[in-house]
Amino acid sequence: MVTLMLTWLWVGQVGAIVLYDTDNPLANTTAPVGDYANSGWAWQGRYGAFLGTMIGEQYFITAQHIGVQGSGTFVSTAAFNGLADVTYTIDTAANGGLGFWDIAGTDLRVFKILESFSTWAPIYTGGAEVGSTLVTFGRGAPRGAEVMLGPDLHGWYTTTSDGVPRWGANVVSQVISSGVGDLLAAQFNAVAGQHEATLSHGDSGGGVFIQVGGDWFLAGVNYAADGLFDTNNTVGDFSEFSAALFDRGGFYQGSDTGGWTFISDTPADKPSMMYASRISSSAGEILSIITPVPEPGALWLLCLSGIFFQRRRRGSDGHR
Ligand SMILES: [Ca+2]
Ligand SMILES: [Ca+2]
Repeated sequence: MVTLMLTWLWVGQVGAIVLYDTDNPLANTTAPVGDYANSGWAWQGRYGAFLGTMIGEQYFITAQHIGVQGSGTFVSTAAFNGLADVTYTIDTAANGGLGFWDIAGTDLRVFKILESFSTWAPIYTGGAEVGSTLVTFGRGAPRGAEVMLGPDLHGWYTTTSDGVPRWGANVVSQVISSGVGDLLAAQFNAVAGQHEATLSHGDSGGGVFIQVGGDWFLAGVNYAADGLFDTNNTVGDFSEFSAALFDRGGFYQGSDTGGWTFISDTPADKPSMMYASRISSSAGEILSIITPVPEPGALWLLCLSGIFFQRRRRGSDGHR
């Protein structure tokens, strides 16, 4: 595992699906088909201005840094479920009245609803994310104007969120240890025709899914993307900008408060990255929240039957 202490400081806490292929804001706003069919779209729901993912009969997961949204609801819209909007009420009394569970040391937050979902995503508990194709969902902005350096296109400015749920794809390139726990990172590469995507403002909280053995599992929650960028390191001139850059070469990255780092322009692209909080690193804690604990009596019976089973096996093997 690679530890890059500086990377997360550069990370703009943003969140919009930006597509390499197109600036059409209507692209990828309906359920994915083909290779990406059933990849998690149906398990997304609107949490305030953002998204969350259903992960249990009464639970959904999203990002901490978006805060508690005023709506108090989680909405499985017709766009996601294919039928009609269904509004669920968040249980504000959950977790001793706190109203949610934060996964310590991460940006992950779990909410409980008062009703029951009819379907929910399995969470990924393995460790084989790197190299996997991912599908990500968000309500961020589509891409804006071109970012040029001389005659060369390096990417696109990201604009304000349009609130429209959108999906895109990428490949997990590495796992990064950060101040907010393990993050799945993916490069925004200059590749056409495969829905290559990165994140922008408003995408936070949406799910990141990977496919294992034909099924899709929730592997991450959208956290951030690289940024900010600038053409200079002059503080206070308001020239910095958010962008989806498939080549950061020739630009400064950072912020006026955190400092700027120049990224040299080389023949090879230096793609910006999207980051998602890694579910598998917190799978045990998440499952302990969303899995009902058996009644003490039932647990005792399970232990008894286990002992009985072992004795029978020993009894049948005369050499032990
Ligand atoms: Ca990529
Ligand atoms: Ca500046």
